Amino acid sequence: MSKSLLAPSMMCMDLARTEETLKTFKEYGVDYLHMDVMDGEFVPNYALGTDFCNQLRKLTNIPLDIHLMIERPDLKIDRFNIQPGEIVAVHWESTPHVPRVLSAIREKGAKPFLAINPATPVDVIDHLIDAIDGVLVMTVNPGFAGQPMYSSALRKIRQVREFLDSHDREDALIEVDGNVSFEHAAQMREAGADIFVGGSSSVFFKGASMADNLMKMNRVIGKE
Ligand code: S6P
Ligand code: MG
Repeated sequence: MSKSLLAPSMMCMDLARTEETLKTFKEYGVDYLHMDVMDGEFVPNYALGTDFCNQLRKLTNIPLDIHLMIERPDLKIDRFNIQPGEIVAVHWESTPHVPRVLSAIREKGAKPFLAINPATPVDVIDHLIDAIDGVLVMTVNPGFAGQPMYSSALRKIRQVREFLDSHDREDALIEVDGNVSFEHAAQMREAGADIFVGGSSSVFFKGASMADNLMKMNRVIGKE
């Protein structure tokens, strides 16, 4: 049964409307703020950094969901001022020391997630299964908003759900990120996703108001 949690992608937000956006998020029960951290190395783009995360922590009590798309997060994790209750996702492809980063996150009282790229096989989760609270399944190749979903995405979500369940980790969550449109979100939920990252194809869809987008998204992911 999907946990139906919503995490808008803050990289897609209009900065000039930060205050009003956070107020609307609160009103519509947004669960996490998804923070795309990009270093221009792990992915060919730059986005949100440590100062921006700190600024947002001052403006809202909605917990952050930090998606680290950086090389060698094991060497940089202490810069992130991680707070208890936050989610921090580390890419399997980003360092040979994934277990070290995951345990550093857990020591801070936060929730360590393993992020996997579309081309990364599901069984890399195996030796990390006890070190994580969830898996972030990338449904596009990381780096940019506005990309089309991989055709293999739904199959991958199902495989991850089966893998977790068959390893006694029914409690571990699946987060999906990349072209989580209204249509795809419903299919992803059906496949076993729990946390939905809403970007330009849903929460920040320009054809309707943000309130309408949030209401529609809450409905398709099965929130209240
Ligand atoms: C992509 C990043 C994502 C995007 C999100 C945007 O590298 O990790 O979090 O911001 O996917 O959503 P959309 O609907 O524009 O694909
Ligand atoms: Mg992301």
